[in-house]
Amino acid sequence: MNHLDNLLLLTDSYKITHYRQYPPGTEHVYSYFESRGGDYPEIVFFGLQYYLKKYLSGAVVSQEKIEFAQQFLARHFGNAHLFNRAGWEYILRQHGGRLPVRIKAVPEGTVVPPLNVLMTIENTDPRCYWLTNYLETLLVQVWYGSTVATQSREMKRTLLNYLRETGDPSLIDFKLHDFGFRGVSSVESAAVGGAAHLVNFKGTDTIAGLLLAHDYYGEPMAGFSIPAAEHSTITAWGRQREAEAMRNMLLQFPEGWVSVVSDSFDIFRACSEIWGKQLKDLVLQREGTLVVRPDSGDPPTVVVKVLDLLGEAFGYARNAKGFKVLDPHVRVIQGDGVDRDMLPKILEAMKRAEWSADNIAFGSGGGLLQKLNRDTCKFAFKCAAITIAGKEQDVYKQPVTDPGKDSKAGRMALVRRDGRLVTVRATPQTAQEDILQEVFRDGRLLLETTFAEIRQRAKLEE
Ligand code: 20M
Repeated sequence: MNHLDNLLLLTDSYKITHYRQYPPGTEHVYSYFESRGGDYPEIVFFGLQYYLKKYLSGAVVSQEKIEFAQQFLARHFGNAHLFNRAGWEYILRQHGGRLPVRIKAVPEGTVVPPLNVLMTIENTDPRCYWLTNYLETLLVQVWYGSTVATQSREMKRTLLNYLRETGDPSLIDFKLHDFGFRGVSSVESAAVGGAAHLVNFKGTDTIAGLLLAHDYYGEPMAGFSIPAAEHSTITAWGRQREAEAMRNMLLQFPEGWVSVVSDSFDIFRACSEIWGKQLKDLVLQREGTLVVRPDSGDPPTVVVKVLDLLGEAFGYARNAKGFKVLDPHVRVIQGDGVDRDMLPKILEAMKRAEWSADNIAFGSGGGLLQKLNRDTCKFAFKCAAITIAGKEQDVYKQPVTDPGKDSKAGRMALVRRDGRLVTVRATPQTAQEDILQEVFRDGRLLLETTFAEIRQRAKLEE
């Protein structure tokens, strides 16, 4: 038995004890998830369907899981009576092990300003009032996919601005390639983060993300890549034979796109002498494009110098916007040090040197999938309403020490007013216009969305 799939234990320790802490007579707990602000003006909600399918759907409670949790938590707390065994046995008996909760959420891919409700959850069986917030720990993990999708979309905005000014905006889909698999803390993070990036782009080396899009969002193939060298396959030939290693790349991959890391010893000499002289004819005879990859130094400086050297060797044309575009047999990829702050610096340096953004693609690893946390968009999950002995009342927090941590009170709906999404108190009237959709009830996924629909919703305005 793999205990990491025991839902009873996918929570914070303190939540185990919370069933005893609500007011007597509590029947319903209603909580919601929002971004309380942070670095970005628009949030892309992404990842919930993965968590619902993987962890919450079907009969997720069993006698075996209850038994193990009972024993394990007795050891953890040094007290065998804290775990809500009776509560879980009730779900097993009365609900066949299916979770008696209702989850409503904004359709994935929807772009929502901060401070709006993105998801709500409430228990459907009054005896399971304690279950709502037990699930917070797991549900709030959607912060990660949502933050990656949000930040990757902002990087897309930056890239589009430079393409519009200096080149061809239709190239946008492949301008930011995901190199992040090795830089994240787990395979699951790679899967969720990799898929989140693919909401905005089509370039990835993070196969885990493609698998998540395939298995949980019905997408046959969400992203693409090309053959490429790494340092080992170049330096294995020895310092004296770097040019031979590079020639081998052109011969092994005689057509289409191929990328070759070129900074093993001297990126500038590689551009001017190896690519630009020794292998120049081979490159120009290829039916395809060589992507030269620098991988060290100050990115804006190195990228411009590489473009200048390749321009001298291979020639370039001026596009309609007046910017230089390399001979189509040669392009550049910068995959070192690329994050949301570095990206515009490189593009700006290129623009100043009159190089079109068409010449370059970016790879980003840690900067794309790991250099962010739950505070980047200040995601939070809070209780907003409670029913005690048949009477519903508002619940909220309003700490004197930080107004930024205020939470919303009462049941809510997400509605469009004058084209803008706003959160309002739920009334019988708001039910028809509510953008929140019931996606999960009593152990069953009610609505499925596809990756194509998510991409469509997250599109940047023309
Ligand atoms: C190379 C170049 C591009 C994307 C991907 C690669 C190959 N994969 C690599 N993976 C890595 C992983 C980790 N670290 C480094 C690397 S790598 O840099 O060695 N390369 S690209 O963004 O330049 N581009 C090339 C052209 C391609 C899209 C991707 N288009 C061809 C037609 C449509 C798409």
